[in-house]
Amino acid sequence: MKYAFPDNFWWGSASSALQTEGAREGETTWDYWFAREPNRFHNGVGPQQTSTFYQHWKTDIQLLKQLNHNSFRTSISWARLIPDGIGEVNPEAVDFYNQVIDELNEQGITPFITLFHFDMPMAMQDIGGWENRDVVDAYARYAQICFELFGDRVLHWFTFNEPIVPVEGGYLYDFHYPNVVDFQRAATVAYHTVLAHAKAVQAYRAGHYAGEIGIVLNLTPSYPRSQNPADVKAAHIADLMFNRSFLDPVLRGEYPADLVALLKSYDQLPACKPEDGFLIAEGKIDLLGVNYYQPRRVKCRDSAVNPQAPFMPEWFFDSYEMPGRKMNPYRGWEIYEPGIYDILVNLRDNYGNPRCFISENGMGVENEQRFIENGQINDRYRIDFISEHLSWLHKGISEGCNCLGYHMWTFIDNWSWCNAYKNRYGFIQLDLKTQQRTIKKSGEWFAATALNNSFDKE
Ligand code: BGP
Repeated sequence: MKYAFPDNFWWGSASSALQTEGAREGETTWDYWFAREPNRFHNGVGPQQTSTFYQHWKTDIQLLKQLNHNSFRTSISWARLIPDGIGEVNPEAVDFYNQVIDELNEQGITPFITLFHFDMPMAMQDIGGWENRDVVDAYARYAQICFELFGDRVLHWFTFNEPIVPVEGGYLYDFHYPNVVDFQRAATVAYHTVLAHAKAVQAYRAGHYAGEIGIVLNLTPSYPRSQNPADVKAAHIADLMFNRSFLDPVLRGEYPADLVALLKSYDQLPACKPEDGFLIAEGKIDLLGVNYYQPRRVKCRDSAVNPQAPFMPEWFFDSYEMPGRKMNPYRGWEIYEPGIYDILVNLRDNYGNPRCFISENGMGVENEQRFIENGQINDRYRIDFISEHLSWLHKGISEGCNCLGYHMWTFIDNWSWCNAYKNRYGFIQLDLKTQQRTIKKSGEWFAATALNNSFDKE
């Protein structure tokens, strides 16, 4: 069967500043943490050893061209642009981002730009990070500066990438700095991130720029083990905590009442100011980026909560390992292709069918060198992964979902936070020692799909 996509469908990939650029002047929480606890990073590889986009941006953009991308998302590094977060703008950073943006446009690749992809300037973390409302204001100033500098040539902006991840990693589950485990502080960080988002949207609207502004959320559809009311309730609470805590404010302009009531009943609500509600209502977006990697399967808890343990989302559910689920064993994530369709249908039916696109989807695999044939990685599994997901996305579009494109994570193998270079995601293989880039089979497949705006599959 032939799967054809609408005209002007966005074909591309996503990356981020910290994961690709390499060394910079402004310190981030990642540099700081790595200097103190290198053992937390796979093989002790830190954020300075990346795919050197800062040096190779021009040839890398040629590679994007070879992959027939018509669009590409990356982020601006707040710490590179404004090393202390709030003071002077670094003119070298302005030159760098101008060159990248201009070159992308010249090559016919529409730049999609994220303002914050997990990389908090250390100077901002030193004053409390997202727990401090001054950081919200500093971020709004940074966003405004970006719009002024680049808003004439960047028409698709994203305030945050996966804003729940720094909340989970930094304040609940100990996989990002500052390694705090405290739900109320996590809720404060999440809440202030939503305020920061809304302030950036407000600034964008006030500037009457030509483009559009949105956010990128990692949506993990919550599937209950069974239709037993206890399982259904568990899935509902997981959905409130992990999806709707960001989805509702950015699409509906307010938080779900039952999420607020739940946190209130456990005395976990962040401090709110009366004017916050108006601001959040102004943060409604034009375009939603959806990152989809895995579903979340849950069941009701099997055991009682230890009342001495820190309050956690898991007080309300256990994760459920469905027998027979398909796994990506390297990342430990389930692969469930219909999830992409379920997300789109939920957006269509419950959120007014917003303009959206798949902003990340991907498969990280370890030791891909074992698949080299005639000098090229033959990543058949990645082609299967993409085409299966695309067939479900296609079904969503044919049923009226407003999905405008598909971006993969990622174009060149890059540095993945604590996993460093353990799992490789790229269309292009990176030799870490020589920095040589070689297109994988999946890159060729994607280039053909993008060119034809369609692909064939049994
Ligand atoms: C997303 C992030 C990316 C990227 C990707 C792969 O959550 O937006 O930055 O890293 O996941 O995940 P990981 O690197 O953890 O394997």
